[in-house]
Amino acid sequence: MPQTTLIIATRNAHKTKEIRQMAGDSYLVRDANDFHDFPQVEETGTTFLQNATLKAEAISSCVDGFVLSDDSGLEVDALDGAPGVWSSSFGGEEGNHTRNNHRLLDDMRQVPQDRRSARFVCVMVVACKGKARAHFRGSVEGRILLAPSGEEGFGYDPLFAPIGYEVSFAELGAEIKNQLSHRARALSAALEWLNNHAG
Ligand code: ITT
Repeated sequence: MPQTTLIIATRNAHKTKEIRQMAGDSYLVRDANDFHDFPQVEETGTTFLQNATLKAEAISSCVDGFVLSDDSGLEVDALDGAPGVWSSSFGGEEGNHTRNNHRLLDDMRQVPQDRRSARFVCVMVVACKGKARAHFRGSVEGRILLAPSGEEGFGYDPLFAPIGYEVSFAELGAEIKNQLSHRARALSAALEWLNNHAG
């Protein structure tokens, strides 16, 4: 079966891995790490949609065809929605997941079990020739655990238990995470749109 190439405007290999697993064999999934001439996109927006649009438009102006971006993060109700769009640098250093998780646990130390609600959010933008064409939002509700657990996934996965489960995404593993995650929900809508518009 011929594969459709899907270029993801990300340098986060964990996101790409999940998208590749979820998209299945009919897609050849590549990301910005495969193209050394792609620009580093500054995320100057204050919303997931703004940042997802910046990434998708910048990368799609360098390559033919549709490009899909993913801007995502964790919103914690007891922290008024933080870390939100600043999820990847919450601990003070961009992309340092250990520090991010330490800061989150620290900030949540006084918060009781029944006030630890949170959600992962993912906004995906499809762009072509430097212009955004459509966007999709997925989210998954859950709560912040008292201590990290599990080895799988990335980022805040060891601290986030999705609703209906007692353990973290990192403990549940890829099969379950990919069925109910924020990224799974946004991707399923994005792929449906692409099926109707690509080609
Ligand atoms: P790109 O901008 O290159 O895509 P990034 O990691 O900087 O990579 P974001 O700006 O969208 O991407 O930040 C996302 C951060 O949110 C990520 O680094 C994690 O800290 C967190 N995050 C997003 N999705 C997650 C998931 O599925 N599991 C755990 N943490 C996640």
